[in-house]
Amino acid sequence: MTKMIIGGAQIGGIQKDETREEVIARMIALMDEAHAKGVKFLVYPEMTLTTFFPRFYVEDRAEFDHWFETQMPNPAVQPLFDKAKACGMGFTFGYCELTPEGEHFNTSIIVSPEGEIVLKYRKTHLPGHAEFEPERTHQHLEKRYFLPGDTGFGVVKNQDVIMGMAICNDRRWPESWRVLGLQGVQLVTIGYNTPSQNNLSSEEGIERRMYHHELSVCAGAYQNSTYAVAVAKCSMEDGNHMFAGSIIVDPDGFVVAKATGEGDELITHEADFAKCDFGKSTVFNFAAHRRIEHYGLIASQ
Ligand code: CDT
Repeated sequence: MTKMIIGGAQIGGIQKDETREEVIARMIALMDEAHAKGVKFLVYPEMTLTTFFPRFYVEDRAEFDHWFETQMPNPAVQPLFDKAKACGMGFTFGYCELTPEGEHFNTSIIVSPEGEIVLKYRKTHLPGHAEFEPERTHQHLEKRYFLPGDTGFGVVKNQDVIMGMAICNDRRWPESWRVLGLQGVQLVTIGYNTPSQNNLSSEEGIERRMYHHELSVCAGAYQNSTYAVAVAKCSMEDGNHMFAGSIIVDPDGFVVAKATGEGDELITHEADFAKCDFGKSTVFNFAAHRRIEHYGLIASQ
């Protein structure tokens, strides 16, 4: 079986005082809708369970530990796992992970239809800065609150499909895609929280940001002959706007489904994973055409 209906569950803004239980109820509503449409694998965004708190500065970072999960699944999230199992649906979502050793990661997991966590990924490319920067109108403090991931970009065969994850800023780096591509990936899942305004360039409007988002996902999918599902947490969160634009992209690099609004919204597509074979065996046959003797610089600096 190479065909499967896949979905992206875009989530509108989550406010600071929204509880995990309220968020999980929203996620389950989208899962119900997905199930009714025959979706067998569903992708939720980065940091699905909480507001995107790296926009806020606190001197003592421990004050923000309440945004992190120390166990997965935990009692608040368990109903999502139970619902997925009842639907026979695999899924992936992002959350903030606090390990027993006290390490903080921006994490995502793939869960099989049997309810098992079959792959964990910790975000590699952390954008932004670690200290408060007064010249910025908007802070982006991921480097303050997270360690760079230690997992690397792994893949897992889940539901007969080779799946791998990237998280938000990772989608802009060809290295993320190629490491997944070299493992034969057929579905790359990406959750994101992309602020519409957060840097020092006056030129950067939302259209330009949206273009760079799509460009990155379409290029990554095409150059590695893989499906990609990129899903936003978006719209207003505590007075800050994040763009929407969730998309499903085919192995030819074309957008085949796209969110139309900025709220909770399901997008779906019937993927034919046999379509990954063409690119992987022709123009992007890595074994036949790559010239690694000229690529050393990429991994040496
Ligand atoms: N969450 C995340 O990684 N967002 C970044 C914002 C970059 S601007 C500092 C992104 O690449 O979308």
